[in-house]
Amino acid sequence: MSELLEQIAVCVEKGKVNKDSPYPPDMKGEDGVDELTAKALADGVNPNDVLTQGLMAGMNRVGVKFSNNEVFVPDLLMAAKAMKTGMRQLTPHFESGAAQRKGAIVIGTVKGDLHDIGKNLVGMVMEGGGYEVIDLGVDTSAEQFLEAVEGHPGAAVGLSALLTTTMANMEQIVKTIKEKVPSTKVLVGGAPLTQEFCDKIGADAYAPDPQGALEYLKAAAS
Ligand code: B1M
Repeated sequence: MSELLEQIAVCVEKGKVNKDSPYPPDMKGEDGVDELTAKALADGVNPNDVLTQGLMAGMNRVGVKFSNNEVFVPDLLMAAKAMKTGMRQLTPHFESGAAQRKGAIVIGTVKGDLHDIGKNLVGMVMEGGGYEVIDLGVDTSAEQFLEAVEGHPGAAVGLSALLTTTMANMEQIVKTIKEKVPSTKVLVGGAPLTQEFCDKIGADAYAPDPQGALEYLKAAAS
C-alpha cells in the first residue's frame, strides 16, 4: 500500500499527470497521478493518507528541490497540475459531511499571491465539516474580501498566503475588514505564517493546517 502512495508522490514530484501525458519524457506511457489516485481509492486507501503521504509528500519534495535550484518554475507548475488532478478525486471524500450548513466562510489567497493548493484544501475540509465556502480564488484584494463579507453577513474570513512578500498584503486586508465590519472573525494560514504574525496583524486566529482551521470555526460558533 505504501508503495502505491510513494508512486503517487513520485508522480507529483515529476509532474506526471496521467498516462497520456507526454511529460516527463522518461515516464511516457506510465500511470500518472490520475490513474494511481483512482487505484488507491479503489483499493480502499484512506483518502487522507492519499493526500498527506502521496500528493503532499510529492509536493514537499518539489519545494525543497526548488529551494536548492534543482528544479524551476515550469517544474512547479507541472507538479501543481499533477497534484490538482489527484485532489479532484479526493474532493467528494472530503465534502461528504455537508448536508446541513453550520455557517459560512469566505476564503481566498491574498493579493499578489497565486498559490492556491493549500487554500483549496482548506476549502475542501471546511465544506466537509459542513460550512458553506465562498472561494474568491487567488490574488484577492481587500475590496474583494470586503464585498464578499458584506454580501454574506456573519461569514468568517480565511486568508491564505504562501509568500513572505504577500504577508504584508494580508495585514492590509485584515485591517480593512476589521475597520468596516469589526465583528468578522478572520482566520489566517499558509506556510510562512506564525501565531506571532497573526497576533501582530490583528487577525483572530492562525491555523497551521485545514483541520486546525475547521476546529477554529467550530469553536468560534459555540
Ligand atoms: Co511557489 N513558492 N512561487 N509556486 N511554490 C513557494 C511557496 C516557495 C516556498 C518555494 C521555495 O522557495 N522553496 C517560495 C516562497 C518563498 C517565500 O516567500 N518564503 C515560492 C516562490 C518564491 C514562488 C515564485 C516567486 C517563484 C518565481 O516566480 N520565481 C512564484 C510566485 C508567484 C505568485 O504567487 N505571485 C511562485 C509560483 C509558484 C507556482 C505558480 C509555479 C506554483 C503554485 C501553483 C498553485 O498553487 N496553483 C508554486 C508552488 C507549487 C510552490 C510550492 C512548491 C508548493 C506550494 C504548495 O502547493 N504546497 C512551494 C514550496 C513548498 O511549499 N514546499 C512554493 C502544498 C500545499 C498543500 O501546502 O500551500 O503550505 P500549503 O498549504 C498548507 C498550509 O500552509 C495550510 O494548509 C495547507 C495544507 O496543510 N494553509 C492554511 C494554507 N493556507 C491556509 C489557510 C488557512 C489555514 C491553513 O486558513 C485560512
